[in-house]
Amino acid sequence: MTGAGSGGDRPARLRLFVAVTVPEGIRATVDEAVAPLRAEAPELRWTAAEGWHLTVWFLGGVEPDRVQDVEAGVARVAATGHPFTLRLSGTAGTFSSVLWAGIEPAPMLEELARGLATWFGDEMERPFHAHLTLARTDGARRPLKELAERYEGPTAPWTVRHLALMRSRLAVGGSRYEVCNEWPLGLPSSMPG
Ligand code: 3AM
Repeated sequence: MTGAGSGGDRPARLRLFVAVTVPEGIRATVDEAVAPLRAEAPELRWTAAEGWHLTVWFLGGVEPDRVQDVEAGVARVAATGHPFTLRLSGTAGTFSSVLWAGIEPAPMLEELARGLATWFGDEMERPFHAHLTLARTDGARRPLKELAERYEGPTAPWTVRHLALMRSRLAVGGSRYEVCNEWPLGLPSSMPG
């Protein structure tokens, strides 16, 4: 009885999602802005700066033999887009158990989310709300809103050129994220020089 998880002999599903990654320079400045909040609320589960991303579409557990199809779908949707400018809003907000950094409105990102929803055959359950997850709480929580109000982050823009397929792995201290593959936005043949 050595099967990992509940799947017996079946290969483990991969927890996948589609995202836009955040360049290192932006992550470094967000990290600086977050540092005092982290020091103040060490009981929260703070996300690691190296994995920061904006989730565009969550796929959930994917069978390994379905990954190629998923990749083909993400590539198709990426090809319908084009590079665009993204900018963090410099402010933070909260969902019930999540503290996040916001972004300025980004129609292209919303279009990509709609494209992925259509491709993967799901209605979008609720309006897409792009955000960069900074911390999560399990309950007995210090008001996240207070922390959000004190966050003053960077607003420098960057150009998003790719859509990434990312994998989430559970690990001690919080999920670790890695980029499995990424595809350029827009058809390479139609890209300017
Ligand atoms: O890093 P963030 O928080 O943007 O919140 C989960 C995480 O995004 C999100 O997928 C990313 C990788 O786990 N996620 C997890 N379960 C989800 C679900 N059922 C989900 N997003 C939407 N629906």
